[in-house]
Parts: sequence; structure tokens; C-alpha cells
Amino acid sequence: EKWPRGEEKVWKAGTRGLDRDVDTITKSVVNHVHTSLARQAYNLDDLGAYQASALSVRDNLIINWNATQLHYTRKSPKRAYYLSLEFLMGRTFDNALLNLGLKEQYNEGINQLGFNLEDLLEKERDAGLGNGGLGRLAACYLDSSASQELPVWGYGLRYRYGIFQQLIAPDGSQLEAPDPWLEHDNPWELPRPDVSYEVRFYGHAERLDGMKALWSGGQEVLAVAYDTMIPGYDTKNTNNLRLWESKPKRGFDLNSFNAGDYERAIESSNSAAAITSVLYPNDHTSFGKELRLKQQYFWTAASLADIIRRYKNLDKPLSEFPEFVSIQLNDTHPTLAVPELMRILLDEEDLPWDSAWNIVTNTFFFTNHTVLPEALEKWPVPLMQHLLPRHMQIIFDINLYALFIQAVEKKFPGDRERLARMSLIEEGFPQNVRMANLAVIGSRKVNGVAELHSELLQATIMKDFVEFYGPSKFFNVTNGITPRRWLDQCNPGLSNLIHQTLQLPKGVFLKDLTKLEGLLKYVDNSSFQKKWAAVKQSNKERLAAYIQTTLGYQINTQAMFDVQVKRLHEYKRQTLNIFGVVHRYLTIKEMTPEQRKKVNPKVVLFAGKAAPGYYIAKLTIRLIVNVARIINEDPDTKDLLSLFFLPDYSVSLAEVLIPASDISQHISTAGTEASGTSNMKFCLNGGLLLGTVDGANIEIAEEVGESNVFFFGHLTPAVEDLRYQHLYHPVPLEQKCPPLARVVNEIASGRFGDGGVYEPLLNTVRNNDYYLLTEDFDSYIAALALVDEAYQDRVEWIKKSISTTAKMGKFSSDRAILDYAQECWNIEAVKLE
Ligand code: 4GP
Repeated sequence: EKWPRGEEKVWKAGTRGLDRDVDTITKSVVNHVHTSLARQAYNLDDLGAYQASALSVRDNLIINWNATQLHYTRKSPKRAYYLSLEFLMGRTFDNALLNLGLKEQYNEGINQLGFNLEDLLEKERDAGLGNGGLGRLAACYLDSSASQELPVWGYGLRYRYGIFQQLIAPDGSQLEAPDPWLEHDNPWELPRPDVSYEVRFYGHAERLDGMKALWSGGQEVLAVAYDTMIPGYDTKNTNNLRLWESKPKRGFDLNSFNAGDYERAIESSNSAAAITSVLYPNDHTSFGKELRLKQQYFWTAASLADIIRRYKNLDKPLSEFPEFVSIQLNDTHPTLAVPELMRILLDEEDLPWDSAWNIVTNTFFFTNHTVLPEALEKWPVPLMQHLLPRHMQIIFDINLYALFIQAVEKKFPGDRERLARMSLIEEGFPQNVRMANLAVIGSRKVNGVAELHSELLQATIMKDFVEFYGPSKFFNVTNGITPRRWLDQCNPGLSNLIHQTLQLPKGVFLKDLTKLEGLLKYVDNSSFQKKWAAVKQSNKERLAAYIQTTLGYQINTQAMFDVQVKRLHEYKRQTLNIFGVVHRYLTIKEMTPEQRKKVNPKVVLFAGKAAPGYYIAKLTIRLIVNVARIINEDPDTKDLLSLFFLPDYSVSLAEVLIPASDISQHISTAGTEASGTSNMKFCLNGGLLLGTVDGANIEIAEEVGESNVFFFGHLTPAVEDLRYQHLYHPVPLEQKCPPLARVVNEIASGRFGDGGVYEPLLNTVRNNDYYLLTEDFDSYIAALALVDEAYQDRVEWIKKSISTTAKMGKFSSDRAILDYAQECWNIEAVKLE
């Protein structure tokens, strides 16, 4: 058949270009108000105006998106796919305007229509499809892939409810409420009912000849695609994030319905829809829940089916698959893709085992994001057998016939313990499948997310595999952040100042962040220092206004802003921070009025969510809130020290908080924070860093110079010994660390409300103190004192701030994504002209 159908010139005439001028933009917004929303200029509120403007921006995205996809199809380059169970995207509107280069035009057009762009931006709900670092990293990588014109697609799940909304109860504890982010239509997604796949669960797998099997029966559900356009910055290239929604294969069971059993009839349709109903709100923990395993399989199966369908359009033999497709496994969550691709190649494509295994192990790449043992995914064999009988067979087969066990046995004969450690199956009642081992042996390369983390991985949980495969399979890609969102969007004042000072178009440093080094020339320039300080001040005022509206408190913007925002976790040691605050409070209380005059006024800010089932983390929030209540009302201290817990931390809140910080805290026990990425965001925005020698803090210090960061605490190699000491030679807290003992006792005695409530939290420090607060407390307090001292000399402080921003080029996610493109995926830019 001839394409296009009909008359080509009619098609051409109907094809519109981008809206570039204000006139076309207002017309298109008005048109969306009238037609898409069926509303009028009268009574149009901010929400309506936002929706119409968003739809108009979306039209532009679609034009570029369509052109990009056609271009990729024609060029058939090698592609990479980023499989992530989390994409913490935040808001899209502002980012789309920036990347399309249409911000000024829309600003003006929206003004002409009687609205204010800033107000409309606030109407958008965050897409909170992630927990924390891992999910936000995936979002930054999508932005960078598109900006680098790399043919990369993301694949994830379209959760109906994203990360829960955090409320603070009257007693200070965290409450969770659902996050119905799709309540109003989401203008940024395109439903693709025509792109759908059937995904099977349960049933039975019958072995056939050779290594094949027939998997049948069970339940089938539908995966339906929703596409989100990912515009690159300063390029037409617009990539795709494809999210799957689960649906029943048939509306409902007509037989039961006709037999009058309505509940039964909708039961299976409910269970199908449940798969993508909610994001699991845990980070760094794996609970082994059946629904979570269902999510993982549903998503990997649909994504692989889609990838293979696209590959088949190229008309190439399957043996060349890895030359055209690379798939990145973001943590172990998508590891079922390994046996799933084996299943497709063996059972559906009739390939022999060795060819199939060869394809698989040249296609996948695996990133680990944490060394915490509780995060290592394991699935009970009986559960796997029940839900995915064929995959369980394949996993057993990989263990044996991929000659894994035999090969290990050959290389290390008789080393039974090594075999047991490396096996995909952990013995026990029940046995468990070790997903990390499966990911390592199913992938071509494996990486950690910062230098120290990658070294630790190779020295600990992956040691046996390094010895088996040799070191070349393992490498490091230090994380990065997108400077578009985390500099230009969140801190336009700073971005403009940099633009004026360097006399570079924004496009230059926002695409090559190392250009910031040009700022070093101005470190000593006093008029530049003043402008720099003024930007920080106005960001502090913006945050103060936010706190005034949300918490009803007026804060002193002349004080130092000290920020710790991240998921609540014992290893991140928000407890160390709050104990430090109490220590400061007690110290100020004891001062004479004269002494108090010398104190550096400080506002301490916390934000972050705790997993709903994580008791100690939730207790930490409660303690922070209740300490804040006392401190903020104490007339002796409130001008010198105030403390706030900002509820419901999100990407959008981060965009307000980060530019306002003077100092931020990244104080994990050494060796526990794989990288951290907010540390990069704070430093890029000219906030200084107070931290332990951990994760990417180390590389930040290498770049900006140790004199510009405040380090404290024990180093990683000491941690194991210290823990051993604590376990086998415990010393009472009073002896070990008297200042901390005093803080703990004050809390226990009820100074900040019922002390009994906090006993379980306080006991974590009194007893075995796994995260070593007692070991680091003294040096932490000393580091805080150094921070105060440094802040007294404001000019020196500003110089540190400028020097820090100037040296953050390495931490652009553009650099990180190019590392992946070169080291792993072997893909190149495919520019859309
Ligand atoms: C996080 C790590 O804890 C953090 O250090 C890192 O920066 C981030 O991944 C991105 O690599 N891990 C998780 C998780 O969020 O759930 O394991």
C-alpha cells in the first residue's frame, strides 16, 4: 500500500511547525481552553489556564517527539533502554518550556491572557513515581540522554498513586495519605491503547525437548503503554518514557456475571488493575511481597516485548540483538528481564541455550545503588515457582547449565563455601533466589555509583564475582544531576548571574557544566561577591515566604540556613543532626547574655519521608517536630536557634530549599551512602557541605578542594572494627561520650515531651550503636563549630561558595550519561536536524 494515503500535499499542508511567536502561542492556548477543556475566558481559573497552557506546550513536544521517533526509526541506530521501577520526575511544565526554549514567549503570552506563569506552574502536581535518590537519578538521566541526543528510552510503571503524601499529626508523628496525582487529567502523558501486551502469571511450565518448555494457564493481564515526552535541552531531540498500566484482559468475567455473581466477576479485573496501583514506599528495603514481584515481572515482560517488537522491525537476526540493543538494569528490580529474555529466546524463538545466553549476557548492564544488606532483593523459591513457574526453571537452569556452578567449580575446585555464596539460590527454609547474583551473571558490566561505593562493592558483596570474572567487568560511574533543573530552573537568579558574568549564553554552561570554572576568576571580585550573596539572600527569602505560608512561622533570613533533606534512614543519621541541635540548645541555655551575643544565629531545616513501616525513622521525625516546638518558643534561644521540619518533601520542595541553603548536611556513617545526589545539588547552588568522608562527598571535596568542605567522623576502614568493639566490648554511653549522654538523658527525661516515647530510638544509641553516633558525635560538634566560625567571616564564606559552584562541572548528569553511553551501551548521538 502507498503511504501516506490520500494526497501528500494535503498531508504536508496540514503539518504544523512549532509555536515560536507569542501570537501563535496565545491562539493555541485559547483554542485549548475552548475545545480541549470546553471552557470559556469567563471564570477561567489558574488550574484551567495551567491545563490549557500545558496542552499547548504538549503540542510542541509532540511535534518534536514524533519527528525524533521517525528519525530514529529511519536511522536504526543502536538504542539503549533504561529500566527503572522509579522515575521521580517532579513537575514538567517549567522544564518543557526551558528545554523547548519557549519560556519567554509563554510568559508573555500567558500575561496577555491575564494570568501569571509563576502561578500556573504551581498548579501542577509532582509526578512522584519514586522514593528518593534512585528514582530522581533516573529522571536526571532521561533529561541528559535527550539533551545529549542519545537514542535512549525509559521504561517504568504508571502507578496510579505515587509516593504517599506526608502529613504531621498533632503529636508530631508522620501520617501517610494517598497521592492521587492523576486526579486531574495529566496533560504530559499520551495514552497508547494501541500499544499493549499480554502478560502471564501463575499456570504451569511443562519441559519440552532440550531446554525448551511450554508455559500455559494461569492469569493473563494487559499492559497498556502511556508515553511521556522527554525533551532535550536546546535540541529538537525528544525521547520517550514509556510507563505501563495494568488492565484486565477482558473487562470482567461474563460467566460469573451472568450467573449473578457480580463480586466474582469483577474480582479478576480488580486484581489485574491492582498491579500498577501503587508505588511501594520503601527505599533500601525489600519485603518479598507477592504484589511487588508481580509489578516487577509485569513491567519487565511488557518492556521486553516492546523492545523485541521494535527490534524485529529492523529485520535482523536475533543473534545481532546486542549490537542494536543495550538494556540498563536500574538496581536489581528489573532482574527478571534476564530469565524473561531467556524464556522468549528459548521457548518462543527456538534458539539453543548457548546462543540465547550469549545474547542475554551481551545485552544487559547492571547498576547497584546501595551496599545495605536489607536492600538486597531475595525472592522465596516457592513464591517464584507459584507466580512464575517457567522463570524459576530457567533460574535453576542458569545456575547449572549456564555452566555457572561447573565453571566456578572448575576455577576454584572444592571451594564449597564460595560456590554456596555465588549460587543464585540461597539455601534455607525456604530457599531464596538472590537477585543481585542473577543480575551480575546476566549482565555484561556492573557498576556502582561513586568511586568509594564501587570499590566497596568489589571488595565486599561482589568480591567472589570479581575473582571469578576478573576486574574488567566491574567499574564506576559517579552519579550526576541535571543542571537544567538543578541550576537554571530552581535558581534562575544564580543562573542569570553566571550568564552575565561569564558572558556566555546559558546554553553553553547548561550543556557543558565545566564552563563554570570561569567563575574562579571572580572569586576575589567584591562587586561579584555582593551579587552572589544577594542571590543567596533572595533565595532564603523565597524559602522563608514558603515557611510562612505553610507553617505560619516567620524566620530570620539573616541567620545561617542549615539543611538536611533526604529520606529518613538510620544510616543517614538525621538523629546525629537532631542530637546536635539539642546539644546546641542546651549550650545556649547555659550562656550568659554576653556570651549569647557571640552565637551565630541559625535556622535548622529538615525534610524527608520515612517508610510507613520504619518505626525508628518515624520516631526520629516525631522527635524533630517536638524538639522544634520547645526550641522555637523559648524566648532565651529562639532568635539564635530555630528548627523546622517541612512536611511532604518532594522534588518541587527541593527546588525551593536547595538554593536557599548556606550549609547542608550529608552525614551518613562512612561507607553506607553509595553516592548521594542532593550533596551535588546543594554545592552547585553555592551551599557548602558538612559531611562524612562517604559516597560522592569525597569526590566533591576532590573537585572543590578540602578547604571548602567541612569533613568529620571516622573513615570507612575503621567502621567494621568499631562495630565489633561495640558489640563485644560495650562501654556505657556516659563514659563513651558524655556530651551525647547528656543530650540523650534530657530527651529521655521529658524535656521535649513524653521521654518514654523516644526510648526505642534512644536505645539504638545506648545499646549497640550500629551507625556509630557515639563515635562521631565529638567530631561532629567540632565540625559544626568550624562552620559557625567560618560563617562569621562572610566574605571568606562567599568565596568558598563561589569556588564550590565553579568546580561542580564533573557532577553534571550529562557526563554520567556519556560514561554509560561509552562504557556500556556503545551508542552514539543521533541528532534530529
Ligand atoms: C540511592 C543511594 O542511597 C544514594 O546514595 C544514591 O545517590 C542514589 O541511590 C542514586 O544512585 N539508593 C536508593 C535505593 O535510593 O533505594 O537503594
